[in-house]
Amino acid sequence: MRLFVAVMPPVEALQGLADAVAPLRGLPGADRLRWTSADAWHLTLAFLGEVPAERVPELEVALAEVAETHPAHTLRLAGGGRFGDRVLWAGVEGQDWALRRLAEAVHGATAEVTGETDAFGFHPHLTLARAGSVRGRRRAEQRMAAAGLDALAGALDEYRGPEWEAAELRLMRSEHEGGAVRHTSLGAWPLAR
Ligand code: 2AM
Repeated sequence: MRLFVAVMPPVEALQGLADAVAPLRGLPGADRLRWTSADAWHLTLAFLGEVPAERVPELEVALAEVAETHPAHTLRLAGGGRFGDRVLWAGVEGQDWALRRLAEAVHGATAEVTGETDAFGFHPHLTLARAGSVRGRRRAEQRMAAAGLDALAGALDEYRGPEWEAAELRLMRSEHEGGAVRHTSLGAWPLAR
C-alpha cells in the first residue's frame, strides 16, 4: 500500500485557501497546471512509499506513541511558493516548529517500521498544483511555465488564512485510479493536550 502520514486542515481553513486560490486559476499559465482538488488538500508529514499491509499494525502503534508525546498546536495556511518548475504550494505559519518536530518524530518512528533510510527533509507545504514534466519541452516554453509559477507563487504571498489547531495525525493511503488519485484515511490519533 502506498502510505503517507498527514495533518488535515479543517474545512474553514481549506475553504479560505480555496477562495484565495480560485482567482489564481485564471492567471496566465494556470491552465497548464494540474490543480489538486481542495477536498484532498493536506499537509504531508512523511511519505512512506509502498508498505506491505502486514506492517500497518506496527505503524499504528508507532503513530499512536508519537501522537501521545507531541502537542496539538496552532497553525495557519499562509504564503506559498514553488518547488522548481514542478509544484505550486501554500505555506504554513504559526507554531510550525511544533509541526516540524512532529514530522521529525513521525519520520523516525515510521522509518523504523518501513526500514527507510532517507535523511529527514521536511518543508511544510500544501500542494496546490503540479506542472507536467518539463523534459522534452522547448526552452522558451519552460521559461514561460516558470514565469507562470512565479506569478502564482507571488500572488499567494499576500494570503494569510484563519488560525486552526493541528489536533491529530492521520495515516493515509494513496491509490491511483486511472488518471485520478484517491486518498483514504486508515487511522487518526489525537495529539497530546
Ligand atoms: P505533497 O503533495 O504534499 O508534496 C501522497 O502521495 C502524498 O505524499 C503527496 O501528496 C505528496 O505530498 C507525498 N508524496 C508523494 N510521492 C512522494 C515522493 N516520491 N516523495 C515524497 N513525498 C511524496
